[in-house]
Amino acid sequence: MPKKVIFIGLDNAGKTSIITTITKRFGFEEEVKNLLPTKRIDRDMFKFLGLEFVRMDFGGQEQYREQYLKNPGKYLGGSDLIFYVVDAQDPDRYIDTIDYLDQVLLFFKEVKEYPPIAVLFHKFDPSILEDKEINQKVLTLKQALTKYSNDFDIFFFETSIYDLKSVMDAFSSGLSLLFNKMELVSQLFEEISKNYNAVLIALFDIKGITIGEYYRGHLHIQEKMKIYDAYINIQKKILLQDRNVYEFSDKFDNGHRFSGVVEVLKFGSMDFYLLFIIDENEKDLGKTVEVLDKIEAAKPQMENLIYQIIQ
Ligand SMILES: Nc1nc2c(ncn2[C@@H]2O[C@H](COP(=O)(O)OP(=O)(O)O)[C@@H](O)[C@H]2O)c(=O)[nH]1
Ligand SMILES: [Mg+2]
Repeated sequence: MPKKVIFIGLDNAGKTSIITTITKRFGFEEEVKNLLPTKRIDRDMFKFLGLEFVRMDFGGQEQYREQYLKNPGKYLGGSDLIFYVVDAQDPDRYIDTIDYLDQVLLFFKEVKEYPPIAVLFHKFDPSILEDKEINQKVLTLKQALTKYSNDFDIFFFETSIYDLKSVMDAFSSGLSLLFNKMELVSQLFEEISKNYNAVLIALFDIKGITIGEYYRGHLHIQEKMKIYDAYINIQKKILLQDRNVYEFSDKFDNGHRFSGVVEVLKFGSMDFYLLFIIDENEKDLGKTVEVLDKIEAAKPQMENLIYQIIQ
């Protein structure tokens, strides 16, 4: 039986956009602009770490919501993971969205199923990150939703299709809840980072889902987005050119340079991508190269861990 992952919430919240962003990653912008409201439920399958998943996009218009809630066992039953999507930019509908979530969770309580719930405060675009009013309203909404944490494991994320990383992070964190030992990867990265003063170390699967990640605490969101954009482009090149390793160098908007390497780790038919970023030593580039070469040393440990979490 594949694991059942559902995306649910009011119409226009951005569910289909999020799924399109996750599945495409390259060039999804045009498609997202032209989305039509989802009719009933769209499904697709995907594999992650050797497990099969079915992803369901629940059309959110009123007539569909009524239909699901009339027969919740059929539609919602057996869910392993729930992404509840809220349009953060539409406070007028916060009450409606709480109502709907209420009814959905009431069903799960009645049948004593307790899947983890990831609430995505979506359309939290980079341009409104600093908007006091929206932040205050979202905070109030979060406080209202914490009441569910008595019964459910509930997690909050802020996402936007204009920050691909935010969407991938929310999705990856949700999935990670269904695997044991996955947090060990991030712990290992934190250890390794001490030896190399790394800016960021991350491990992705071929679809860009994060398996583990460490980044320096004060790394700014703009810097994270910059690194992720660079990574996406490199992964594309690696796929096109069938390479195993790719070294690169780039600079943040503040002028600081960074160097990185992407390495492909192969497990049977599964490919993983290891991304490693350090500050560039502009006076002594030899040092930078030395560090990047040395991370090879951590590869066996990493491979060993991946073996443990693949199902
Ligand atoms: N500003 C902004 N608009 C978004 C974002 N995600 C989706 N949208 C827009 O919101 C509208 C509804 O999106 P859609 O995915 O169809 O919502 P759904 O009904 O929940 O599936 C579309 O016009 C999207 O272009 C986002 O992160 N920021
Ligand atoms: Mg839709």
